[in-house]
Amino acid sequence: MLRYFTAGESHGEALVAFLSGMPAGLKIDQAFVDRELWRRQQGYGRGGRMKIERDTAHILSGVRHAITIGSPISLQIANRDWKNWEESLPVAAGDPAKHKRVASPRPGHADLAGALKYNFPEARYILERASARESAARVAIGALAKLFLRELGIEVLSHVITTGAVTLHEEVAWEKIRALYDQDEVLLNCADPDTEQRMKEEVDKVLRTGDSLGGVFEVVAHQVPPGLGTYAQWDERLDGLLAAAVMSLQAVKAVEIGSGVAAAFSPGSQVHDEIGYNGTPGFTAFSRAHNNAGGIEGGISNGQDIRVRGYLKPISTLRRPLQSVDFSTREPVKAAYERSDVCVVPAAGVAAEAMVALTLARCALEKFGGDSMTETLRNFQGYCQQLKNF
Ligand code: EPS
Repeated sequence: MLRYFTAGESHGEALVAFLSGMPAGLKIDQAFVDRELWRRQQGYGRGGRMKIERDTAHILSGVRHAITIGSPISLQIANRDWKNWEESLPVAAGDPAKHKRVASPRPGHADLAGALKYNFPEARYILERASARESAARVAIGALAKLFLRELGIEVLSHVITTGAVTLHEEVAWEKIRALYDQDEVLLNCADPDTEQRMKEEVDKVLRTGDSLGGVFEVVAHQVPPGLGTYAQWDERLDGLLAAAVMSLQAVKAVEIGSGVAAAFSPGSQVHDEIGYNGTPGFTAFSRAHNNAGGIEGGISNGQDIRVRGYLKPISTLRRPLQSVDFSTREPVKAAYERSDVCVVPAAGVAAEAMVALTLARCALEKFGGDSMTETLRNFQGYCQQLKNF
């Protein structure tokens, strides 16, 4: 079974991730992993921190001679900013006078709920772990899941549909999403250049006013075979697993599969994807009129592209802060501000790709099994043949 954990504070020495259950013999392409980390750092509207960091995955175990060996994989991503925090956030007792308190909680962040829960008088340790910096660790192990999925012919990428008040109202074909991957400069990761320009203007507006923006990203998993996940038990349904995985990302407040939200307001005749049999090569010769189901029916992948949307609230750290209360005096004050991004929709999309990839890799391993890639691929190919003979 594929299992994973992350650890690390945003301004600590490093982020760490563990990934256990990957079959032996998977080729690890370090450049691919680091490119994924680079992609997460991009986007118009990122803050000062991204100018400091150059994220790279330092693999510590589970990989030898550039292949997985079946042992748990662990890796580390150094925080370059640590050198500025060594004295104020030490592991040892250090000098309490150097501690940087977060004096008033930010509405929308974990600051207040976390301080109450963990019984700290202010929010420094809360934001250190609740910060979206943690998503870098997920992207690193998600990249390993993507390398595994690539062996099965599956690719996972994302694009941005909405930034603030600007939305792209068309279904974007896989080829256009694939083309975005090759960009050397990422603006809003939107497949339509005119819409992307209007999105940039939205970000410029909040840069001027000291506000922040949310939006919507869509993750697309291409070439997923029918049969991942099952309706047999509630916690084995692929849509449920994907929703939990994407919802677990910082700032995501809603998740949608396919056109799930619009479907709730439409009659069945306009929603369900009619079935044909036209002999087009694919996993099977069955075809669909469209893909409103987002590639999942009955909690099982149906062979169409899987489409998962994440709805992101605006970043909760505002340069023009909202009203809050001082932790010590209980007097009304403005919420704390150090520095922040103003828009992270493209980066959240990359982090969501990692969560989708890890979820699909787990489901694929549950279905096909195998302790080595040779065994997994043999089982996978046998299943593909079974689908062809159906
Ligand atoms: C982030 C690093 C953080 C923030 C951001 C994401 O760095 P710092 O707090 O040092 O500026 O830029 O964190 C948040 C959005 C948040 O809410 O905490 C990163 O690496 O993505």
